[in-house]
Amino acid sequence: MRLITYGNENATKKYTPRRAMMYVPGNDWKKINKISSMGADSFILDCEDGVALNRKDEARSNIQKIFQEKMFSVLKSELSVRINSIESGLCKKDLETILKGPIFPSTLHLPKMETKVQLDWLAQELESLLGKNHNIKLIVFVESARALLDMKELIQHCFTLMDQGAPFNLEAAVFGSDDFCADIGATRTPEAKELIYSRQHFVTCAKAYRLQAIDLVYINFKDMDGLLRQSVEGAQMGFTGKQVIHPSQIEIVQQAFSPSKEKIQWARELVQSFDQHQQSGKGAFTFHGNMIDMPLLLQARNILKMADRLDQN
Ligand code: 1VU
Repeated sequence: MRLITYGNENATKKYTPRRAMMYVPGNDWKKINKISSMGADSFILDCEDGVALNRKDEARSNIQKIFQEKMFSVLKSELSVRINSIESGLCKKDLETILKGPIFPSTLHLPKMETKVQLDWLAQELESLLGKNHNIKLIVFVESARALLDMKELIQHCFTLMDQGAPFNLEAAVFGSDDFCADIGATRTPEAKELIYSRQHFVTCAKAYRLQAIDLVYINFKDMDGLLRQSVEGAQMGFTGKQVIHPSQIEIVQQAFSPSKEKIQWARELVQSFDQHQQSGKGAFTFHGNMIDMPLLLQARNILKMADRLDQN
């Protein structure tokens, strides 16, 4: 089983930050026109749940137009597309319209990933629409109990397909908490205690394959304190970013998923101190009142790596 060279850990690949992943309904020009003035790392032009059934065609053709006319060509953020789930029966038309070309989105989101057969289907569709010379970044959504239990096998299957030449590169996984709650019969609460196990399972699985792990949406978009609390919690749990639905959520989320100046300084000093103690033959030592050994060094290095990726060093 290959682990280390998969996903964003591959040193030769450029890291795409996705601290805030902002949904913009693909049929809503008022919101689409706001993209350039919002500073999210990643925008998702949505064809799925943010778009009513009778507006799907409109969303598809708007999105196709946006790419062909290079409407956001100077945008520094990622501009991606969420298609409808394969099960919905709407996905084929999404792909055929959006990937008509010659200009393609760099990144596709596949909601409600459930089975290997679906992934095989996607690989074939993409190959017939893009050919073998294009490679699209893929982000998969885990939104049901079954998908969470099968997540490891489904991710492994993606990598098998990639090894066989499928024209996608799996980079991230998104936890679709609201569909997940509906699936297991849980009640969503602001504290999200009902999701602790599933978030931990999800993040462990994503990180085992070196994928970015994107946390749940905070749907009460006027509650900034709650958003901050849940964002900090997600970052502490190992998530790399969070889905957002409203412009007012972007800044709070991006901050929460960025290492602070103080944390970067702490990590730099810790690494330095660790090296000095190693040279004097000490594996464990006291630093800022805490015991430090190898696992803490690895955590400090994670902070510096993230700061480097976000260009904060
Ligand atoms: O100040 P203006 O009137 O010019 O602009 C409004 C509004 O248009 C704009 N805005 C957005 N712009 C771009 N993308 C957005 N997602 C977005 N949301 C709002 O910001 C200004 C202030 O907006 P508001 O406070 O008046 O809010 P609205 O009533 O206009 O909109 C609220 C909702 C929640 C409906 C809106 O934010 C929205 O549609 N968000 C995206 C919802 C979505 O895509 N849901 C699916 C993904 S989440 C999921 O599947 C799991 C739960």
